Amino acid sequence: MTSRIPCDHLRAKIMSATDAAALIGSGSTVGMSGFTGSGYPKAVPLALAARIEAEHDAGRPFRVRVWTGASTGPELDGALAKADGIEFRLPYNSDPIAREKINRGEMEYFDMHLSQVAPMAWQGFLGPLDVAVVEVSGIRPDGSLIPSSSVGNNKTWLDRAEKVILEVNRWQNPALEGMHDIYYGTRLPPHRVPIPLVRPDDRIGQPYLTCDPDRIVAIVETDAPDRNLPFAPPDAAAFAIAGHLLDFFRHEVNKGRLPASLLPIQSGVGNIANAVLTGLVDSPFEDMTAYTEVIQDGMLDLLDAGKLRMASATAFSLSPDAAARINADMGRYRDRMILRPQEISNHPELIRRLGCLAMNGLIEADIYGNVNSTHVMGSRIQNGIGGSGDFARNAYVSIFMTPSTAKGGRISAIVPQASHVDHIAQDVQVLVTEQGLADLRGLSPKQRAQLIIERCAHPDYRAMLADYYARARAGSYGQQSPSLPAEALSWHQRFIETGSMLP
Ligand code: 0RQ
Repeated sequence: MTSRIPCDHLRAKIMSATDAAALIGSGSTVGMSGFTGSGYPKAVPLALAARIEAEHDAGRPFRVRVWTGASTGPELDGALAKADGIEFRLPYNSDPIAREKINRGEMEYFDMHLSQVAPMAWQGFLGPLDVAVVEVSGIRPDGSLIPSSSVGNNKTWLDRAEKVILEVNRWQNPALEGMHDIYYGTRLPPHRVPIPLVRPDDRIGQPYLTCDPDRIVAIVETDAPDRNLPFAPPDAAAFAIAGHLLDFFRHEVNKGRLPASLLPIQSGVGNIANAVLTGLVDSPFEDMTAYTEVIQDGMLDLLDAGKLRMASATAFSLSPDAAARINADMGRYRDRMILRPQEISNHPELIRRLGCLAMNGLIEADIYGNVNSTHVMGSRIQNGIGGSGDFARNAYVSIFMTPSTAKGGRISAIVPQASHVDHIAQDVQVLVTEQGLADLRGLSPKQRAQLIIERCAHPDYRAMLADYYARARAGSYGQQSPSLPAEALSWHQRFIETGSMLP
């Protein structure tokens, strides 16, 4: 273990997780590492949760404000939420206990674009950052830090926090060293300059994080795996969605609107996105690249198949099998992967310049193509907007995909009006369900509605949507985007009252 912290002045700061957690006061804002279950601290948050529970048992209030990269693991969000220890959290969360607390109104949640977290922290709008708790895979003799399996907002937390607690995780593969590209050139206006990245495989920074050693107050040694969840095997709907999408890409290449190697792909979270990547393995496209935020199992398949030349992201999001695969051969993968800070992996300037093909999941879309990625029935948060907004607005082609129904067919993913809007129709260019694909580019709202109903809606709901649309055409106040306000959300109300959107 000594080799992971080869500097005496820092070894003197090694302590237990309990002692480190004692350095975090009630009411503190804590910036934690972690992105989609990778590279989050695993010991200090658990020790903090235990301390919070003890304080609560003694009748004393104790809660903290938590900032992360994106979702983390049960040892962080789960444990702290269970202890009722989180007063406020940002950004993306997928932890079920935290989700429940948010939806019960017991925890404040600021859901924001992932690319904007670091700039907003620098702008000062979020308030001061008291403590950073960051997992690294090692420390170098000069004190620089070897990042872990995610980069997320770590650079910003290390730069901004008054006190820094490091977790050095021996479980992380030492061969991660050299994979990261940490760019230190971001500035606030009016001092911003162009970010000098013009290809997905450009390296514009350095492989290491830096941190003023005087602010490091504790180092905790750990040996614990990332939360690697298995992906569900793709079902018939996922295969059908992947098939429609591959047909679309082939069509675009034939039309000369996409190069034969496509453009850098961005693939969102979830099983469908992973299934699409797996589908690309058997596609005719060669020499592809990815400029995205997470490297999933499907990306490894593409790399192994020789289809994907390289992948740039901010984190891994792997099943246990894929994590074992990558760990067994990290040296080989390292040269074809780059992990960057999330303000760079998701930067609008870079996504627009590179011309990413954005593929993201959704909760529901309406007949005009407004997309809800976050709120079930308009009020219950599922996860968060994550990076979907960063990519959708700035992509070369912005694609959203979903099964046409949810909850065993009791919910239609295509509705008269979205109960919450994350992505306005202008940011949604292609909509695909297992039923078919609607290419909405260049279409007016009425043309979009007809195509979405015809191509994407499930047969159980298609006639209901067509009927609603026909009556809206007849009775709407205006005819640009015909709607019947009193009826537009009645499907959601019916679900809340009866458990089904079907009459
Ligand atoms: O619920 O878990 O209780 O079974 O939502 O849905 O179908 O498994 O799909 O895993 O692809 O997730 C939008 C949530 C889709 C995801 C969302 C219920 C459904 C199930 C999950 P259960 P599926 P996926 C960049 C991209 C926002 C962030 C993003 C997401 C659960 O894609 O979080 O895009 N996106 N980031 O039953 C009620 C509906 C529903 C519904 C689905 N209409 N009504 N429940 N569900 N549709 C990456 C990052 O930012 C990290």
